[in-house]
Amino acid sequence: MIQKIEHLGIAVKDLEASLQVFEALLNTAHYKVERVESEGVSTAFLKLGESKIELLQATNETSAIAKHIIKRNEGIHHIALAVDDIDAEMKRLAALGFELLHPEPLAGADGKLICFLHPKTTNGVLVELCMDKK
Ligand code: CMX
Repeated sequence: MIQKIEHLGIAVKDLEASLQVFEALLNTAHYKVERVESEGVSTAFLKLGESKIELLQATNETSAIAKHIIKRNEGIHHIALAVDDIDAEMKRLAALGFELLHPEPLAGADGKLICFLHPKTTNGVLVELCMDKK
């Protein structure tokens, strides 16, 4: 089951500078900074009610965020949906014709298992499914 919008991911060039902007905007401090080597990103999270904002800076040139900054500049990168059973949701969505970017869930930031859907099957929006690691 899809439960809620877990977070919005925002691609940024400079994590430190963007943290200052979003901490001022939301009037709250970030609760976590985490580097995810496998995705080539440094991330920072801010809580916003039941949802979160994730700021993402590339840590290498092949990172999806580095490509995003070159082609699309800074801005909203993905929308993440919390699910209670990621394997079941991946199966359900694949059967409906959505293109999953990975055959199995990956380890993502903030203690999650994640799977992305290609934006070409979701009206140009990169969608991430995420579930708390058990
Ligand atoms: N949102 C919407 N559309 C996007 C996009 C994004 N974030 N990134 C790329 N696209 C579009 C491109 O504009 C392009 O559209 P057109 O064909 O109309 O030009 C299309 O998707 C393919 O883009 P591409 O540049 O040819 O392909 P990329 O090599 O950039 O790959 C994508 C795009 C989505 C498959 C890749 O970025 C990916 O696998 N993303 C998932 C992993 C990820 O984003 N990791 C970083 C975050 C990790 C985390 O949250 O912890």
